[in-house]
Amino acid sequence: MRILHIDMDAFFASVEELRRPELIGKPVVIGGNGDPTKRGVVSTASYEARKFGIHSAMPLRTAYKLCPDAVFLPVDYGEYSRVSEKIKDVLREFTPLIEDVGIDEAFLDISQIDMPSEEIAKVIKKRIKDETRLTCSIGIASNKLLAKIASDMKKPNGLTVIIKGDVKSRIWPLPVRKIWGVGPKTEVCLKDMGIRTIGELASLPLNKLTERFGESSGNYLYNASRGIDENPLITHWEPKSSSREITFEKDVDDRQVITETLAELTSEVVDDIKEAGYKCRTVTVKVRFSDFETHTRAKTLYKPTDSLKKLRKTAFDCLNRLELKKKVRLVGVRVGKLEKVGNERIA
Ligand code: TTP
Ligand code: MG
Repeated sequence: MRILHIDMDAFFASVEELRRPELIGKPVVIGGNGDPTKRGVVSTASYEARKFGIHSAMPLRTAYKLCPDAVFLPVDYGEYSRVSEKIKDVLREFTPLIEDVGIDEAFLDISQIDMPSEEIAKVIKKRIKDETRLTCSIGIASNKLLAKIASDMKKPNGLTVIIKGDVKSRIWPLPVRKIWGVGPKTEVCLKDMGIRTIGELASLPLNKLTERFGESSGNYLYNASRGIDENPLITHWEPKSSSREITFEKDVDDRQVITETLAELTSEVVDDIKEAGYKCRTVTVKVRFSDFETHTRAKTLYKPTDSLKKLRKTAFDCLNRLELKKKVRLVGVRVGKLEKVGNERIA
């Protein structure tokens, strides 16, 4: 197997720089509605902005403190999705065996392409540059795990090929967080066991890992630390749910505002699933209060639907089952049990 992982560089920020070339070279931060004095988090920051310590998921207000001169812009998903589609079209020129991972990321199975790895990567980079004027980073390896680690090794505009013999010299010195699926919690657990790097992880016997993390995760970590990953590409991804949520500018106690917001979010989610050709059977409403206490209520429908009227009513039913005893910070809605239109089971 030969797998290529591609990840666009500072994606949202780079797309904004395309539209506004005067931003190039300046610290650019994309997040929320673009107002750094308001609530919201950083979606991404240009490499210039990263020099100030700004990164994804950081509160916009913190980013503003770190670099008040940065250009703050709102998130424009419509535009980023359009560019993302162009990129995915370019990738499909090379192979239909693509796992779409996210708006700026994908795995390609390039086993059948009769060209050296570096060559393929260069051609893909050039095609993407020609079509979109954007740069990306590419990693190539024998499996998804290593290809993803590789694409992250030389960012931006990187190209890294990892071969079997490289695991000890190039993968083992990396921190455990570089393994896909190792989040902050696992990182802390491992740190408590004296493990910081992938190489140190590989020194642990399997039974120690399964005792600590369970059979499945223990085995995964044991193999991953050795560069082993047999997960196949998921080429036909079906969404399981679609959701929207919003954090209010100021906590709200007016029920009317909450209801109207929920109606608006529901209509956006319904537009999304309709556009993707799905119907849904469950609706979940989430409310977070000013003290962060969070409650959800869900309802399952008898038959899948994409009717806004029915789904809005179901969302309101859920909301009515929540006691709004405190000011509300966030409201959200998720529709689940999605089924492709035309594939619905006959009830
Ligand atoms: P990433 O590929 O993680 O980040 P990036 O493309 O901005 O930067 P890098 O060069 O390191 O790859 O995510 C792709 C896009 O997804 C990013 O431009 C914005 C969005 N995003 C969020 O909205 N929130 C997040 O927490 C992250 C990590 C990304
Ligand atoms: Mg990226």
